[in-house]
Amino acid sequence: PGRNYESGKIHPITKTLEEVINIFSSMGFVVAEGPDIETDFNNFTALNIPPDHPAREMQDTFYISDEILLRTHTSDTQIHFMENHEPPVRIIAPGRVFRHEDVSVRSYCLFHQIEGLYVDLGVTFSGLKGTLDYFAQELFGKNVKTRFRPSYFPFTEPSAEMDVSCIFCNGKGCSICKKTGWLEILGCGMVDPEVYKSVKYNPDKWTGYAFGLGIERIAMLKYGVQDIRLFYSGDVRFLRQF
Ligand code: 2NL
Repeated sequence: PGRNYESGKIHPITKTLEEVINIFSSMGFVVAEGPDIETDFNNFTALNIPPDHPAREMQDTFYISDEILLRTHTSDTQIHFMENHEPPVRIIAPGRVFRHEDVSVRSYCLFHQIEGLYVDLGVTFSGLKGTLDYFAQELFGKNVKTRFRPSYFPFTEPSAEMDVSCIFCNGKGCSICKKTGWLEILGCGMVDPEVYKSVKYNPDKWTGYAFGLGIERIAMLKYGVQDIRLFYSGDVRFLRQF
């Protein structure tokens, strides 16, 4: 008999990324990608994050020079896209992002994000809710419920966070949802007019929504992974389980 060869497996982060991309693609979103290394303008200023904003402090961002940094979200790719295309725009931007934070079970210096952006005439918050509600049901199953809570981001106004009914206890309350019955999965909102001005869109004409979600967080929920660092450990005992 010949020798056995072990076959590789798709990494759980790649699997989750592909699953999320497929759901939004089926709704007409087109994938846009860009580099991990970015200018301060595209990562911050164009997104209405002024020079004195706390998110710019050295502890949050890996700077390469005064003007060049490792992107902290994939919004920069959406800025590039809007600079080069007139509306209507309907894109998702998946990719790696970097944060200069203490490493723990819940946060790592590198993670993956998908952001979405839809700009057109007459885009509404109810359109955003419907889109994200459909997304949650495709990802977690038809029985899952969603709720939106008011929040704040510099680049959206109004802003919200979306929770799904806890997929472990069906909303009854358990240790994973800390007895609330809800799990936070993404942030979203209507694009702030200041962002349109940065990319030379007319803020009186165009309307749009945007959203962003962390892939590691979704993968941890879907696969019951308790420590984010396992995704980056390269430990085959972990990877063989997928
Ligand atoms: C989160 C929240 C969010 C966005 C990302 C965005 C991008 C552009 C304009 C306006 Cl170009 N907004 N992105 C909007 C709201 C929330 O992410 O918690 N992500 C992990």
